[in-house]
Amino acid sequence: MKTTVAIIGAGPSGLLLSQLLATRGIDSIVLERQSKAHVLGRIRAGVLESGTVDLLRQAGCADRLTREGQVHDGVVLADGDTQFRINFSDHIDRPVVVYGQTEVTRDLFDARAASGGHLIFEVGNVAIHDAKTDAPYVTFEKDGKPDRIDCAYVAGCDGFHGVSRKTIPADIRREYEKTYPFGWLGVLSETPPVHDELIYASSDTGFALCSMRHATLSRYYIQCDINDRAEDWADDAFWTALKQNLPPETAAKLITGPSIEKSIAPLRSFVTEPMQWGRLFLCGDAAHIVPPTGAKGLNTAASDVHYLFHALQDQILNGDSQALDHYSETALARVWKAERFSWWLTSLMHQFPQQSAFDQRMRRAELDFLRSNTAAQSVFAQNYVGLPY
Ligand code: RFL
Ligand code: PHB
Repeated sequence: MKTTVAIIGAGPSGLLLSQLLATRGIDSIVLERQSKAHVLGRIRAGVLESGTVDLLRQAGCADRLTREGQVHDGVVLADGDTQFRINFSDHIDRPVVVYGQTEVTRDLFDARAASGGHLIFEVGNVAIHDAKTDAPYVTFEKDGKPDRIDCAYVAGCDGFHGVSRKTIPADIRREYEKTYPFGWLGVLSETPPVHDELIYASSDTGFALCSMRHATLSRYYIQCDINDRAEDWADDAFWTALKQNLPPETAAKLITGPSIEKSIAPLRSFVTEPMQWGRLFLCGDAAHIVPPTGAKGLNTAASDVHYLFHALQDQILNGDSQALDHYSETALARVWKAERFSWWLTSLMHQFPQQSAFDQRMRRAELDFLRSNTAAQSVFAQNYVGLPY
């Protein structure tokens, strides 16, 4: 097989890049380790920055998002019994849109199918070769048979556990990592959301997030022990812990019900540098991870795709290599700012097991400052809604 861009991974990064390239007549083949049903079964992000929405629009797959996505002009932050709202439009002229990653992925799959996109699922043993030459190629197995794609460029969109990042030799890669001493236990339930905006709540008993997908589907998270297993958390225990972490007036309004999905995610900050090696370019979780507290993972993946799409387009259609040569530094400049915001909000809102009484008071003082200071709220709003590309 032959194509211009071989894309490893059919998560949001790989699908969006493939669809954007198709709008400019640039062909690609997407290789995915899992089945399509498996990719669509993953419950992940819920909040889209306006830049992500614009990209999806540019890719021609924002019709349902425009109809069904909920535009949010603020979030609520809670500290123990008190809560306050940050109103985005007081500080910035863009909102966020609440629309699940599962739906984004479904829309991208549909758009790829409608424009004859070439996707190969359930592939094994993917390996990238000769990335430092003008003629890279990718080998893989499908149904036990070996196969090969010759290409001009390889986009590594295969997430944190993929093969692309590890193709860059260890003596060239620099990795920066921070792990957090807790995880997030998430529950999806067919109940009305407790509030019409997201609530990020900090309390002595731990962090909680109230989010949603639509009027009758809620997504809730609580901070949990890093060694917990989702199957050991009964629904009742989850609802009790969630109520404990929320301000009493919110807890009193919470409507509970059976969970339809329950999972635990570890929290990690991670960045690899550089994000390119010869003709291999990394995008999204393959190159960086954020803890979910700032809702930045999918959105940072989308900003990488924005830079890589424009750089490939300049190179392939106009022979201009300037942006592609500098893809890594351009993408990383924005990545590190998203890392900073996610790390800061995670540190501010969670209970750290070994934290001293002094450090806890510092967190509360910072939350109080945010509650009462419009400049601090403006910094929050600009970061949450998304920094410019
Ligand atoms: P993905 O989604 O991990 O997709 C990578 C794909 O590559 C495939 N793959 C391979 N394919 C072929 N060969 C191989 N060797 C392969 N190895 C892997 C995988 O099967 C997969 O299909 O990475 P991508 O596309 O970069 O997208 C990143 C986002 O998925 C991720 O950043 C977000 O989900 C993070 N995230 C959130 N981001 C936000 O912007 N806002 C949020 O509100 C938000 N909430 C979250 C989140 C992530 C969570 N979890 C579970 C990690 C909430 C949670 C709970
Ligand atoms: C979600 O709805 O899944 C969600 C929302 C905001 C976050 C993280 C996850 O910060």
